[in-house]
Amino acid sequence: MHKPTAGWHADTIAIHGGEAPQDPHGALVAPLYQTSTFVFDSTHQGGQRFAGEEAGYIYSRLGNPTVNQLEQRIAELEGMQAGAAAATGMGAVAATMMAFLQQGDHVVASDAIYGCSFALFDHLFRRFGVEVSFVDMSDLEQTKAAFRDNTQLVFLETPANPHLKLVDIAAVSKLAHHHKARLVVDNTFMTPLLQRPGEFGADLVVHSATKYLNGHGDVVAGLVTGRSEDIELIKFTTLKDMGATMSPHDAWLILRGLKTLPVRMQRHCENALAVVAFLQEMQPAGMISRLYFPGVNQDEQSSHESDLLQTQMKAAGAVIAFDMSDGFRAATRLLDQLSMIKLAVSLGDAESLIQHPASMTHSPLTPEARAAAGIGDGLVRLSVGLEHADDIITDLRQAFTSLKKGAENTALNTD
Ligand code: 4LM
Repeated sequence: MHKPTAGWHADTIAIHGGEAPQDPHGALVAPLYQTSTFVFDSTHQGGQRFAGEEAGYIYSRLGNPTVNQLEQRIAELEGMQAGAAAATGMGAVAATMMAFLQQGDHVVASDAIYGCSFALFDHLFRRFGVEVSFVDMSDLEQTKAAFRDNTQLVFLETPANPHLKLVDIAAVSKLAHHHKARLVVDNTFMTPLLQRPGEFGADLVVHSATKYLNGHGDVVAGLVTGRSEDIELIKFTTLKDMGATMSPHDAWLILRGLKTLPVRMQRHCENALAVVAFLQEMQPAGMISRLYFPGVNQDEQSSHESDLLQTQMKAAGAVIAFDMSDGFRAATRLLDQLSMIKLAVSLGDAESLIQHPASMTHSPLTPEARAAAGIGDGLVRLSVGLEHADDIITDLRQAFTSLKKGAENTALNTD
């Protein structure tokens, strides 16, 4: 049993959410229950627990106190009834989707999503007779037209991985509910501190806890929150029987990471704004053809995006993307010039991470699917870390400068 947390601010829930009552030894930090199984007092008790007639733990794949504390904390942060923990973000996405699908069903998904979510939907689901329509969900007419009588689920990311396009969660949730479909939102890029999709009608909210929630680059993990009956279904069908459950040690590390989530997110967001300002300066120099960051997109959608930034988000987050004017070669050369910023996939860590979506995170998409989703070969994605903003900018500046010098030398040599 955990204490009620009604009325607490998110900063407090991040530290105390799901907390057990007094530890028998007075430990401040919840102990790590690193155990595979739990001992019964009697065969009668074991039978009662398996039959669901007595509360209590059985086996860590079916439930574990450390994991349960994390599930409770993330549910409270998202403002949802319950949570379930998975071995990875993909474990959470797969377990959530597959709990509600069967052969012959249809899914509507946004076209810009993490590459392995795309692969799961486009390749694996197809093998099991589930069809997925990928649409630009910022276009509500296109989204509306994609629904069919057998649409069971709608899946979206906002801001989208990798180019941060925003989707109106409330509008898509209305469409989904009109068709009696559930809306699943992947909230990895925002965390519940910057966006709570449940408040805008999402039925299920998934996370790669590998990213900001853990925040220290030492865990791969996933979480999902939603209504109690939906979470029970996910836990006791897909998660339990497919075995994609979270290890207690990973849950313990994420519980620790979550305590600093509010202060980390504040610093991530401040740093990102400083880096965006620097990149905006670069644009006149002609090296970047387009910058992607909520609130600074420069097309006809930008005013709608600004509205969404005001209504459904508390801040723009800390992932930035940009198109290099000279495409693939310029993008890869820039990445190879960086020194403090690490060339690695993933995001949301203390370390700033930079990567090339077309050849890395979004390589599972066909070139046609990438083109349809607006993911070009010159696109670069930067997860702004917690280092001093000046040091991040200095590293970027030296990389752009040496790229420019290289281009000038090439031009001179060919004159
Ligand atoms: C990446 N992303 O983008 P696990 N949902 C979103 C994600 O960005 C990811 C996952 C789910 C990256 C990983 C290499 C929006 C992952 C999947 O990696 O299974 O924890 O999360 O760089």
